[in-house]
Amino acid sequence: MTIHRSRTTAVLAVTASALAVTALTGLTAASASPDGHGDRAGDRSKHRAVTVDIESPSNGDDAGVGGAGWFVDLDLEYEGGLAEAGFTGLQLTGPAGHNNVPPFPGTFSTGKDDRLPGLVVLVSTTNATLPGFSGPGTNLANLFNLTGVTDRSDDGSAEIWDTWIVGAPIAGKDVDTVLTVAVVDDLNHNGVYDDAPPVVPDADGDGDVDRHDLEALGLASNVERVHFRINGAPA
Ligand SMILES: [Ca+2]
Ligand SMILES: [Ca+2]
Ligand SMILES: [Ca+2]
Repeated sequence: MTIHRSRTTAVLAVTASALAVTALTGLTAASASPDGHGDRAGDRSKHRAVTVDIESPSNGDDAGVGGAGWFVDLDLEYEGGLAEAGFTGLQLTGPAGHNNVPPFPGTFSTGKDDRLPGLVVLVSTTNATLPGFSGPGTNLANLFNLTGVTDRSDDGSAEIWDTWIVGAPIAGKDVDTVLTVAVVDDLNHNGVYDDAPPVVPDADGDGDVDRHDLEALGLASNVERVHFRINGAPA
């Protein structure tokens, strides 16, 4: 009787392991994005108030000219609408004479965006030498040039498109890199997603700044990632 029971237990344990492996395999398969865009592994089971999509670059792209001229194009959907997004206005901005001027003024620098203050944009090869840049944890959200509201048809929600044409080789030339984007949770509980940090710390101390370090902050959105290459050749 005892032997029979332990055999049954062993069979059950093996079956459970097989199911666990199957479940893990299923998860791995589900993480591959069918459209070649971002990867939302691990986020599918959890409801999020904000949905982040990376429209450009796509996985496997070899983007840019001389390390610059590549785009980061984002589609952000905020269930709670523009107020909850912390959206403070339309934006058309850039360096030098483009910075914070009409008709759609917005500031331009590294760090938290003045127009979408919950957004975090990281590039894994971001330099630590240019003024304002402190390596892969640097939040690049306030370098975005063009911010507009693309859809308000769903009750109370808002869709925002946000675009950056990278003006200098701030993340290297001829390098493989990873773009990671998310919207930080309402950390100060004022009802607004306006709590993006200027720099994301390496919370788990493993030497990089990635999705795990973002998740340690607390997030309102999925984490979207794209693996691509920055082309260093001239046009
Ligand atoms: Ca800005
Ligand atoms: Ca807040
Ligand atoms: Ca880390």
